Amino acid sequence: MADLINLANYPIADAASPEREKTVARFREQLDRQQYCVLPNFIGPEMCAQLVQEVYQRLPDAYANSSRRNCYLQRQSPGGLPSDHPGNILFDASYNMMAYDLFEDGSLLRALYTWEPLRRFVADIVGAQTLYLSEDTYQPANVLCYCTGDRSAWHFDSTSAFTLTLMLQAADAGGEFMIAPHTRNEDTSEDPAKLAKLRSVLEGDDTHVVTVPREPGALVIFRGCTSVHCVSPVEGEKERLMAVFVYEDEPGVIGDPEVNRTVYGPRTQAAQ
Ligand SMILES: O=C(O)CCC(=O)C(=O)O
Ligand SMILES: [Fe+2]
Repeated sequence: MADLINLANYPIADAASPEREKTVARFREQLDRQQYCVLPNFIGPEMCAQLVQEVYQRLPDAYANSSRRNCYLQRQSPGGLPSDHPGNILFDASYNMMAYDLFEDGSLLRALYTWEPLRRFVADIVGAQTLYLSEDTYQPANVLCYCTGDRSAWHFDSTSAFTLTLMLQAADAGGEFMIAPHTRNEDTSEDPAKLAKLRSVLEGDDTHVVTVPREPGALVIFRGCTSVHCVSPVEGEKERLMAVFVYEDEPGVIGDPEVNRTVYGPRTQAAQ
């Protein structure tokens, strides 16, 4: 693993090194200030190419996930909301979802996800005491494959205090990751100023929206629960490939089967 990560820029393997501490401090500050941080060239082109190859081998088994949902990931507006509430606005989203079980032990994706120095590095950046691997069959590390026309509509992530994505391949055009920081409270309680900001974003006003620049190999950590974000429609032939890693605050966490069914498809139910 150490040969494949860009350890010159990201000296993360040695927990005691002052360079590592400086690197952590730099991205921690970025994350606090912007609600996202970008680590360009986190993995080198060689590792990126190997991961892309793994993904294409398994792509026929991906689940074509397409849904209409609001920014809280609800399939319909919950009812009883004021008419101008953001929860009433539904968007279409579609992409191919590759679950963790499509990648066997010994795959590079699993090796990277389970590599302890990465987990420790991320914990230090996000300010977590310790991070644990997800024990779910499907959730730990996924690859989202966006073909032409695919996109992820504006949404908040539901469970984790942070989200970690690693770009493996960019689309020819489109597929931009956009985020509007501080558009929901941490405890998800309603805040009039944030609701107004959120509504303006959902209605197409880009005043509060940042397009995050990223190339293949870039790692991005963001506060997806409190900052609404989306991926614009992909254009062109080339698929946008994005790995998403899930780390937990406690050991032994497995996902909700109902959530897994909607995210990874009916085969997860058959497997129970
Ligand atoms: O594909 C991306 O860049 C973002 C994916 C995303 O929003 C998520 O995994 O929560
Ligand atoms: Fe998200």
